[in-house]
Amino acid sequence: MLSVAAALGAGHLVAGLVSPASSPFLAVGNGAIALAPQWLVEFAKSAFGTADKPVLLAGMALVLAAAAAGAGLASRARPQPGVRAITALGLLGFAAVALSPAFTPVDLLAPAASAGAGILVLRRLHALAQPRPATAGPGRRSVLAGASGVVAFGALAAGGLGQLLGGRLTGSRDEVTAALRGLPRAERAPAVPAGAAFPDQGTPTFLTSNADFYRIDTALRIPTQTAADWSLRIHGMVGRELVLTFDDLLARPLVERTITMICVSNEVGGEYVSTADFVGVDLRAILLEAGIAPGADQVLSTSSDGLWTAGTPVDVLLEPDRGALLAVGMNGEALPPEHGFPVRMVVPGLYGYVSATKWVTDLEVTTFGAKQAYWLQRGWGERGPVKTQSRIDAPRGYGSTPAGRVAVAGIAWSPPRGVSRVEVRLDDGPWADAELATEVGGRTWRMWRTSVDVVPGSHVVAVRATDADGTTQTEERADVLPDGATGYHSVVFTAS
Ligand SMILES: Nc1nc2c(c(=O)[nH]1)N[C@H]1C(S)=C(S)[C@@H](COP(=O)(O)O)O[C@H]1N2
Ligand SMILES: [Mo]
Repeated sequence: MLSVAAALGAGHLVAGLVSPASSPFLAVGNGAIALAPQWLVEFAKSAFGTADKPVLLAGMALVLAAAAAGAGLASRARPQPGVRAITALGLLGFAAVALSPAFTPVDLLAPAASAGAGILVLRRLHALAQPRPATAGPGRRSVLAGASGVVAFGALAAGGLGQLLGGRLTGSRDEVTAALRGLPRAERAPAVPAGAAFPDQGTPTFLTSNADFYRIDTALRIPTQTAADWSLRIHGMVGRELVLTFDDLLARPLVERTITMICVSNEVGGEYVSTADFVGVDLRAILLEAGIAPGADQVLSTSSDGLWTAGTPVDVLLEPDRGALLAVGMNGEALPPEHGFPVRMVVPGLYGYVSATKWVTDLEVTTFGAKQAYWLQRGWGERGPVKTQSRIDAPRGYGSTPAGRVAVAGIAWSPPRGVSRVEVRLDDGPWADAELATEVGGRTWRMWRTSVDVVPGSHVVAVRATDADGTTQTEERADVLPDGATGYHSVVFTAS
């Protein structure tokens, strides 16, 4: 077990030094995610939510520990079974690193260090553990215990140092934040008006802080790339291929847009919805500059690690009022690493899985027929327009309040059209209009509030929203798979 720990630590350290994505442990984890059958992926998401990645890594660590313990027991007499086990694990690491999409030959150093350290430590510890003729020096057990302690500490230290080194490249975030503060805006997001949210009544604040913004992605390791190293290639069915550096982006007109993002995995009443002021460049203008060839209907965007893709409909991206962005900033700062630093896509009115590629470095103009994006290959829908939805934030489900007047409040969204009406129903009563918050824009959520009169006992309130075109959200219940949940959110509470 110590030898395997040493192997993992050494691999993580060398990866941190030369190429963070090449850590064998993480590469195997990414391989497992890529190969996992759909039922397992859906099970992990519903059972563990956003903790699914730590759970995967912990599970891998347990499996490794069990395999290492087994190999250790088989190696009591001779080290060969253990050496063979470490070699097999090493080969797995090599394969996972070599097959990862952003592979470069230097990535092989980390699995090589891993295998070398593992075998060396196993042989050394095994030799120390052999019975020796009694001599004057310290006993075999205390020598072995000391060496084991050194190995355990070294493995932990190497792993921790690798983790630190692997994250060091995000250092230029502060420079980007400073640059963004100094640059003029070609389009400003209007200040959020007073009365756009009712946090006193239980709704979220209108803008979600970066720390509270929901996070969803498949990345075991957040790609680290400085803004200086970043570039975006726009190619495929275009009149003229473009390569843009970060400075090229900042030289363009910067636009600010307040946008609500929603995850397709958001259950009715769920938390995977947040709003931010994004700043970036207009994606439509860039696509028009590249010139989209007739017949192209998809822009396939890829993250810098090559592990994730989204397919966005060309017709949506080219809508003049859609407001699709290549975002570089969020709520007055550079993008946080976990939200896509240095550059991500944001498209109002489309679920994130078809539009919001973080750490984006490649846009290929193509067709849905030719290329299938990440979640499409896993059974999710092709186009991903956001469905009109509403959520009750107060009263809390299964809470209790005094009988009489009870405040009811929440959020509703229907991007890019916006929400024109929200109605609330108590028990089996009639639908009644709620008061809408001051409108900020169709691209964002809209808060609402009202109150109901209740007698002591158990009650249920339900909500439904109507979009700006007059279409009310459907009552029909649908699961998040394949293209977003539908149905009315309702909350049960007790009055006493
Ligand atoms: N590179 C990358 N980008 C990604 C994803 C991902 O897994 N990898 N997930 C997408 C999904 S499903 C959603 S809902 C949004 C979430 O963005 P956020 O984490 O900034 O809220 O990012 C999208 N962009
Ligand atoms: Mo998502």
